[in-house]
Amino acid sequence: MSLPNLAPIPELYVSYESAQKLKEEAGNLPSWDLTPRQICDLELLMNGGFNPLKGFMTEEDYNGVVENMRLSDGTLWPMPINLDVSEDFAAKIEPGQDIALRDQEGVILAILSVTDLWTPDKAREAEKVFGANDIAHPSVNYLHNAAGKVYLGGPVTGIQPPVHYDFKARRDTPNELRAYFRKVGWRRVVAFQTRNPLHRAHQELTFRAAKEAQANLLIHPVVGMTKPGDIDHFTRVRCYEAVLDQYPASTTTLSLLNLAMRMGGPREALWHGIIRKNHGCTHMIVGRDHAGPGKNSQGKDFYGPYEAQELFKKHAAEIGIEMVDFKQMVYVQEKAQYFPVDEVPEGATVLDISGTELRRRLAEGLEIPDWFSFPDVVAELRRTRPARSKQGFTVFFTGFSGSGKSTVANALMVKLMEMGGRPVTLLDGDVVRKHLSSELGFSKEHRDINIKRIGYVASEITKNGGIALCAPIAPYTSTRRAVREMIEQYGAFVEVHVATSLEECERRDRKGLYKLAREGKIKEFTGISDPYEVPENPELRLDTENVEVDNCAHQVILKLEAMGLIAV
Ligand code: PPS
Repeated sequence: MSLPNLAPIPELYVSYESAQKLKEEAGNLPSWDLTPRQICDLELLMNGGFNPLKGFMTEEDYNGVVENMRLSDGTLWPMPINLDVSEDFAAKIEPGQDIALRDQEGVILAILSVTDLWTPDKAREAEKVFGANDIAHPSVNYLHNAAGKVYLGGPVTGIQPPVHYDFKARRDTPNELRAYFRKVGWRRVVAFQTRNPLHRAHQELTFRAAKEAQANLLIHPVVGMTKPGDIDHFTRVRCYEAVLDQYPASTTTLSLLNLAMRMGGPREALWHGIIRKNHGCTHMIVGRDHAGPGKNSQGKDFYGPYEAQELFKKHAAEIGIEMVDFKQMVYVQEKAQYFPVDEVPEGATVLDISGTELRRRLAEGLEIPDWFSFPDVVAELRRTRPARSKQGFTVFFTGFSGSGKSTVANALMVKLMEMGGRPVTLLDGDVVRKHLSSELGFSKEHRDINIKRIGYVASEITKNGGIALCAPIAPYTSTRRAVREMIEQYGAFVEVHVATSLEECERRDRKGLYKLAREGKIKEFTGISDPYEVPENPELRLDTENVEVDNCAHQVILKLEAMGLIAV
């Protein structure tokens, strides 16, 4: 029997010989070093995952997609795929020019023949595509704070795929998956998109979905970029491999998708459908709040819980993929079995553990019951997320010069060393400026660089299980937030505002700097001739004017205990 849906789809790669030639000639072209997100997009453009796109969108396609989810020829496409670049780079480029697209090591992956170059209205893009111009949405934050100001569009000539060193055997292009389905004779395939580890409820629901659709199952997790704060893909893939044994042999397969998610809810669900169709699937499971970004800055959900399913249903026929409703599965204690939530026998005891509760149990080293997950999955999660009292963390003191940051940080360091268990590093303002930032002054730009360097070092220490104590002035809220984000990927960030008043700091004037600042002999001096933005919600605020140093350090210790960061 023929399998029409499994014929190969077009890729953008040229032949090996042409690729060799293009590589030689590319030396004369301007080069763009791709960001991690652009590498993900480029890979799926080149291997047909984003079929029918043939390159980065032109301005006309982009406008159509932003406004009504359609390319200029009318094809449904819900997500802008652009090459965003800096203004400096864009100033050197003109339409009609070829540019070499390189990975972060400088290896050439493709040529972009630029047809369009424009400055997008990002606020409009945020409103239309993500539903709100609110930086609480990770992609809106990315759009405004990480993406370049100018977009380039035009067709792409593929030279070679990005190199992956991890889980090579588990990564498949659309055509590789199509060939596999042809080979094993899978005519109906239901895809399960995920960015989380699978527990028993997921295993049950995917198994049921496959049965309902009379289809085989493709577990198709995203390993490119997911929501900030998610469990890293290395851990997740080990977890997926552990769960694979739980499915009946030869009904289910696992393949990794190098997609950069946008957490765009309904539009993202459609996009996922198109991508799965390109990978040879006939069905896709769409859940409650599919690809949801979490809460907006008013504390409300960005999208309604069933908006993604509704939009998907509306366009499923046009995409050519059927939607399988995700049924929330819950554990019924009396039956020792999972049931769809709407089929629970009356009066039965329903057990469930939310994502937040799971994180709490992992953080506190508490029991995770066998009915909830598989022992191998729990063991993997515990390896990556040891209890908080065994993880690294950062204490970040901020306050005026002379407020007592270093003194309290030193006292805290000694107390933590007395307790033992984890190495402690003090990144004091003065010391950092001597060893890491000796070339920097005190302009906003230089202060930001200085604080981000401290943040980077502290994040590495935190990642590797140590304790970093930082004590710079760090006068700007946005920079402190950026450091918090860097650290919180790996462990806790404890902001301590050393709230000594400017008057008191000036009265103490230990280094004689306030006097010089008042005389105008030191410029841009924090509090005198430069701003200090008071932290609004620090984990702890210390009053050093009426309290002794030892007691201040003790207050920090109590806070660390309360946060579960040190064992009582
Ligand atoms: S910042 O803003 O966080 O980068 O500052 P930081 O690296 O903590 O450096 C502050 C120390 O440098 C001395 N100093 C100044 N501080 C503020 N403003 C100006 N213009 C300035 N010039 C020199 C000062 O001694 C600070 O030390 P601390 O330990 O905070 O008293």
